[in-house]
Amino acid sequence: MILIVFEHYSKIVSNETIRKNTDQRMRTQLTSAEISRYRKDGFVRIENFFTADELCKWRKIISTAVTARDERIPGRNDGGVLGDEFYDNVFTQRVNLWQTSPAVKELVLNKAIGQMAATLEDIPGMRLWHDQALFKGPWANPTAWHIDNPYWSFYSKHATTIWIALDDVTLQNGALYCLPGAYRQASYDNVAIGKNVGSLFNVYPDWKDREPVCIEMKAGDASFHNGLTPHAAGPNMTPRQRRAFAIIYMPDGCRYNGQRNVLPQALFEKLNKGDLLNNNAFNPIIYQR
Ligand SMILES: O=C(O)CCC(=O)C(=O)O
Ligand SMILES: [Fe+2]
Repeated sequence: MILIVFEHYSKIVSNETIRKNTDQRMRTQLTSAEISRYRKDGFVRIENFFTADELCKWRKIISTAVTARDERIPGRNDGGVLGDEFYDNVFTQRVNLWQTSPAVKELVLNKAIGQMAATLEDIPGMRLWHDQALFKGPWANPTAWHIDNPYWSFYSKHATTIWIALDDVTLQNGALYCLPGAYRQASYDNVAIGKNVGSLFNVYPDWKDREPVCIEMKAGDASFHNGLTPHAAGPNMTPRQRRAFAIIYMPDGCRYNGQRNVLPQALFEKLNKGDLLNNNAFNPIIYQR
């Protein structure tokens, strides 16, 4: 018993350098260094998240699911976005692939990843808000600085996104940038992801002189960023795709704030401001302590 407890403990708190992931399974155990870095900065890189085999498998499954989907959001004709010359060349965004691909669903509903999200945010339960493929094509525009949570249908300081790199992500092809620690000062004021890469800094002038961190990644690495962390991505200055897949977790117990975001028509019509977002078909519980 003591041995088992010790082994479990050492897995969680070990600070040793992470070796190449040669396990059979994705690396869902967080080190204490990763947890404290996330809580300090509002983001953290998780190296070697997928094994080499998993990377091959998920890259294929997610790319197939993207190709099979014409709509940005299933069942929602969100005119104005598809057809926008600039935004459509920021990335190919396909939301809620779990709803149209049973294979992707297995990854999105993965309890151990939900537990990572809950552990990083130190909260008991996480529901799915939505997933999305974010494929920056060759010569894609940069992703302007923004904050995620203000776009969503709830407000919470404890929502988080895992962003999984399906290709090597570099300075050349559109790596993410984050402002360390700024999530603690963020409000729900925001900007749209538009042509001016830095317009967020007109809303938050105190951040104008802050130095961002660029998160380069190997394919199969991942990062988490808090829903209030200001972040951006560079342009893709290569003739190849930069493929990423993100899963957004909403703390259990969040309430509807009146913004539609990715809500399907039927649910949107039923909800009143202040209602719990607890529809298990649309926002399933991923992890509960
Ligand atoms: O992939 C990108 O370019 C941006 C990602 C992003 O904004 C997000 O995952 O919240
Ligand atoms: Fe974002």
